[in-house]
Amino acid sequence: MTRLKNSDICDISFNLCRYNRELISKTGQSLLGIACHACGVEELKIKQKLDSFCVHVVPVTTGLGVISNFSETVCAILKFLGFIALVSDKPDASGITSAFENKADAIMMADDKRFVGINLNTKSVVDNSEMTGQVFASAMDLMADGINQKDVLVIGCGSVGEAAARKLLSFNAKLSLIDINYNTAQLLAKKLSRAEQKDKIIVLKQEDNILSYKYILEATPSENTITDSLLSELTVVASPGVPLGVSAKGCKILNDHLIHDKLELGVAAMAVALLK
Ligand code: PYL
Repeated sequence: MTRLKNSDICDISFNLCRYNRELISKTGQSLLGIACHACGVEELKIKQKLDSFCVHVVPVTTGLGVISNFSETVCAILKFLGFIALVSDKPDASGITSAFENKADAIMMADDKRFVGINLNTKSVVDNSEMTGQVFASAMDLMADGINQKDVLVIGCGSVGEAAARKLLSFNAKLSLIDINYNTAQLLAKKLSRAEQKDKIIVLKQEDNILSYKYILEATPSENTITDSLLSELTVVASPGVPLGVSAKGCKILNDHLIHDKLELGVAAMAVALLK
């Protein structure tokens, strides 16, 4: 998992309205709408509950420490969606304790290994990697007007790619998996075939011809994983990978067929999953 830098996220808070309009134009759904699609819940039902649901975002100082603006950005996304949210003025155990003492409904916090949300009433836990994979797969389903029976190339078979692949299978997509480590892709294919009783999963090698995919979900921590030669103005890319795996020229080719962000969709899906 790539550790975010302040420069990755410092523009998010004041671009949320613009980004929301971009999502509506590309998928037909807002940030909240895509998150609800990922969680399989009606947006209206969530809207009726979220304005009385209080989330404390707790900074965590362990390991490599706090990322400047990380908690503030998570909080801004939650407030944009309509949740009650604040950044705890105390980090770590003090911040968690304060959330309980102030009867918060949930906390969100991240160390160097995991970014989680915890519902303090139901004790349910949501994980950023899991929800990010699910919500980008859901955005692809919306951009494709239904990914059912369509071929999707999933690049990157780690925790985000696995969650995206599972979600795409739930939409009845046909998957081709590729990873820099062939065994990783093979293991995921075996796991998914067993779990989802699907025989439609192909595992590709780096050298295989992968020119013919219209739908690509990129979930790697590397740049330029999707070379420009793979792209046309018809290609649809959903890329939760940080940094973006598409070149500047590739972004121009894709135009409005590319969904990528570094926190927004994942945080929105975590929040809806906590509430549902
Ligand atoms: C959650 C992000 C998504 C991609 N990489 C993950 C990352 O950067 N994790 C580290 C988050 C550290 C947060 C720090 C703080 O400010 O509380 N402990």
